[in-house]
Amino acid sequence: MNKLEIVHELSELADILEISGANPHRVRAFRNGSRALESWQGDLVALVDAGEVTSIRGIGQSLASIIEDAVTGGKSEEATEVRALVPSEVLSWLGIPGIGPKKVRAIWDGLGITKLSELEDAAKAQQIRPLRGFGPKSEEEILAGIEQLRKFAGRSLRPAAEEVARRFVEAVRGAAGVERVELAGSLRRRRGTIGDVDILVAADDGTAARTAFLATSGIERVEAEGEKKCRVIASEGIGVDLRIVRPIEFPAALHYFTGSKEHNTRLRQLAKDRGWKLNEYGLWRADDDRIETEDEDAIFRALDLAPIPPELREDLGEFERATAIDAFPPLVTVDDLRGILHNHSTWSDGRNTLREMIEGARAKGWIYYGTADHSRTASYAGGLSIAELREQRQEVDALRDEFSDIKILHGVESDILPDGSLDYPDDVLAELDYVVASVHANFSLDSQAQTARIEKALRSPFTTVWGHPSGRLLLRREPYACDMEHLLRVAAEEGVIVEINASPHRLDLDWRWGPLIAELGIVVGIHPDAHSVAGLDDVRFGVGAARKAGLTPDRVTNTWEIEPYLERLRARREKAGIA
Ligand code: DGT
Ligand code: CA
Ligand code: CA
Ligand code: ZN
Repeated sequence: MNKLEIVHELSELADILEISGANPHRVRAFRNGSRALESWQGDLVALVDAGEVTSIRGIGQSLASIIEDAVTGGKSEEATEVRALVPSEVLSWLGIPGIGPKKVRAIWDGLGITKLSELEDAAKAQQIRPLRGFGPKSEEEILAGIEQLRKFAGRSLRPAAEEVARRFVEAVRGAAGVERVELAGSLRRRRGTIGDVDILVAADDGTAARTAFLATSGIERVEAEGEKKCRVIASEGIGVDLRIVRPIEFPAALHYFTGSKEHNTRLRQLAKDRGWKLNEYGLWRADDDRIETEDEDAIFRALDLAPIPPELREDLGEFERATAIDAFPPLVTVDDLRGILHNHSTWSDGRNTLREMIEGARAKGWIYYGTADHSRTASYAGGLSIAELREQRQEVDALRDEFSDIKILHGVESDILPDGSLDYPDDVLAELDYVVASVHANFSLDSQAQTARIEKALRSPFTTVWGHPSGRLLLRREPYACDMEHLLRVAAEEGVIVEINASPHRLDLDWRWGPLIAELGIVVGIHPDAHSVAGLDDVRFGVGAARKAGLTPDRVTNTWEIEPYLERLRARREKAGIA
């Protein structure tokens, strides 16, 4: 396991212990250990080799031995014992929104049930409301949560899918006879959630590729092992498809297996319209008259279309655009980014200090870094009082003196209060460089009320960025009800930067709003919402989402030089007559 997997493992073991009713000290040791490891920066393998894992603050002997086993690929006895305390289906209830370890324990303990279907029956039969801490509303929430869980079942977030993909691609890449290996499917199209991983290999003789694929570590079971087509389920529960084609077939196969299905159907029809044929093996004038295409782009060109970037292949307008020769200017890349806003530190619920975060941003070569800890109403996340905000300003000023090569912006992530106002008085907001306004509570207002609430926040001259606009959590929570189209128009009118939150759990705003964003001339900020130095890397997911939304570098504020950028932040306040 790598560091992040171990962080996740320790936190899951903490959940299991808590559900099992273990000693709270032990639960806390695991929970804190997970956090300590997450914020620790360094080479974990080297640390294990040196036998110095306990030198990480917050990691004792017992956790150290679990970490050592995880790093070296051994089986930890203690982890196995902990896992045996709670049936895995009971553990899966944690996937139901609003149900944490304490509630899982109360239901499991109180009703003695273990299956998801039994939980559903119990909620329907009103057997949960008598339990302490529950009521009729909890039963409703549990039923809605189970429905959601089932709907999301079978899909994964990008980090997990990418990790699996990386392992299999690596195994296949070195095999004899392999000329090319590419990821296809939804991973390549940069969808936010992934059904399964698709890997395409070009080889005249695919025997070794197939053998290497089936010998990859971490396979739970093999579902198909044909000569050209294999499918396995990885131990993470994620499916992996392998296709092996001849090199001459590769461009058409890559296009076909990249999809989407809807896109493929349209392109195939365009070929048909001129009496040609397009399938996963090639483009043909007639059955035995192959049109040579050296790559995917050549296929589009042969059909008189501009090459369509993989991210845009959803049959959502890309064919209509593709008739113009320069239809697709290059999309934004990670290398285009010059800085980021919206990050947290230990001042609120972050796990690294402001200094560590800034050093992390410098190491990426960024020229500005914006810190935006939680505001005072977000007490659950250690939100800052007015005094703390001012105290933080002292530290920001000191760090500004120290770091001359990176500009530090002092902002805040202000809760949008239920009535739509921001979380500090105007004179306090005026002291800040920028404000990210976000909804963190009261998700269940009706659409009209929610829209009015957010509109009010967007109209505040202090709001510079609209944070995670829809509030969704991928595979966990649907967006709240609101009139997003209207609110995007308000953002455009007001000159508010709309965030693409880069956390792989959010990717919010969704890429499907890309065309409207372009039409309204909205500028977008890609923000990692990082709570640790490692979280800064999440920008790549945000860039993926921005590419999928069709955004070019000029529409993304992170790519700008610092002056026009600061100018933009100042402009709103000046317009409102605030210095
Ligand atoms: P996923 O796995 O649900 O996240 O989404 P995809 O797009 O990766 O879907 P997947 O893995 O079922 O198939 C990969 C690609 O293969 C898909 O995007 C297009 C192509 N494909 C699969 N089945 C069909 C089909 O029946 N017709 C066409 N035209 N293409 C297909
Ligand atoms: Ca797939
Ligand atoms: Ca597939
Ligand atoms: Zn937030």
